Amino acid sequence: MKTTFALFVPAVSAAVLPSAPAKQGLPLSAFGEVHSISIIEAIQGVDLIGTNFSALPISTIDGLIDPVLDLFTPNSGDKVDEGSFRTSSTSGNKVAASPSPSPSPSPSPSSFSVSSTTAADDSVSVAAECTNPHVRYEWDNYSTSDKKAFVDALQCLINAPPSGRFSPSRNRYEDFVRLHQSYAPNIHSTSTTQQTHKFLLWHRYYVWALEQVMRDECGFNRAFPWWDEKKWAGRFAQATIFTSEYFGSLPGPTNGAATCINNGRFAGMSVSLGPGMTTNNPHCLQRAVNEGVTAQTGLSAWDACFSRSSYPDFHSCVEFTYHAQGHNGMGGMMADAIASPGDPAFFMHHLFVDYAFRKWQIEDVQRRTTISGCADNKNCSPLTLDTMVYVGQICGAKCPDLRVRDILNTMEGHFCYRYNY
Ligand SMILES: [Cu+2]
Repeated sequence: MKTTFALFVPAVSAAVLPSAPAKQGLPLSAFGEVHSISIIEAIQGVDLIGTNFSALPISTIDGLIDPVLDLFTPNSGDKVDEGSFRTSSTSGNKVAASPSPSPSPSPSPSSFSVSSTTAADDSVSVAAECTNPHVRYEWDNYSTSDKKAFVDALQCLINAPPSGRFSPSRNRYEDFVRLHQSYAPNIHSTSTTQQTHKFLLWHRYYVWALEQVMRDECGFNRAFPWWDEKKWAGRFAQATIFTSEYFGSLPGPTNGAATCINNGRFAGMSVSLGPGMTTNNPHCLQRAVNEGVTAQTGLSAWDACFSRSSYPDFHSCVEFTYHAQGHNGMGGMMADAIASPGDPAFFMHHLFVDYAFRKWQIEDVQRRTTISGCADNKNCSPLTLDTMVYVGQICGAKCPDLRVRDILNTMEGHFCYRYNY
């Protein structure tokens, strides 16, 4: 089994780097690799949980967590008055009060459930509060006007000043990079034997939070797209997102280094965060495709994960197979488990991951109403419907600390969107 994990990427000393983005990319080794398993291992079930987590040593990543996480612990930052949490919405998104967190129930059951009235078909909403959901269309079915509005709004965030709550982020887009960088150790599994099953839930909320900020601060007035990554397996560089109109090209490495992106809407973009936990380190947006790795994001991995019926089993399969291989296959900044949102393509990749999660959930109502697995990758405290998930209030009052029950169903709880398949 492959055991590399990018939490240990060597920090690049900011002191020796120029203040302007270099024209050359960083060595591929600077980015590490997102932990992955092969499709054969996934089919064999090697990533199924079942380990006695409490017997495992505390992860050595602890030293990395403490200095950066203080800001973003639950209920941190500006106090959100959840009792009066109402935001006007003109976009069909439901924005509703989130009940104050109450003490978690006894964690004795291995699975926790809520009742749900949502029909099994994603085209049908019976939740009274979500009557006009945003519908996420696949990129190739998203209109040219929508595509342009989408990359325009991303560009707008890159040009906007930071909020100041995610220092040392240099612009509003980097607020999201910094948030992910800070939370990375808590929202991805450390290894196949030390797992957190918050990954799918947290990233669902994170992507949704970006949508709210694009809407509220950059005038974006469409639904998000999603990207059918599996249809480009083995040929990501030919994908219709990687063009000069949109995300720019997806080149291979240059002399062992990632290649700066000098075309597309993000041409010449400079990112100051990463690799890993590094900050104040301006470097060019850079990629290094490896189609041998992107080839592993295809239907065999999709099917292997889809055949898993329990949430932790499905979650582990997705995290370690096509999620990881999509990151590593695009290479460069995307191969970095911690600061990869620095490449806007990150969000297309995670829209695919969320699509997969939602599609799997449609198969069985229980998948939208119950949860199990590990809430952290140290001691495997139980993940319950009342486990808190937080995104540093990055979209203000729309982004309070939420319970898992508010995130589990995209058509109930805090969200109101679905996918067009
Ligand atoms: Cu992530």
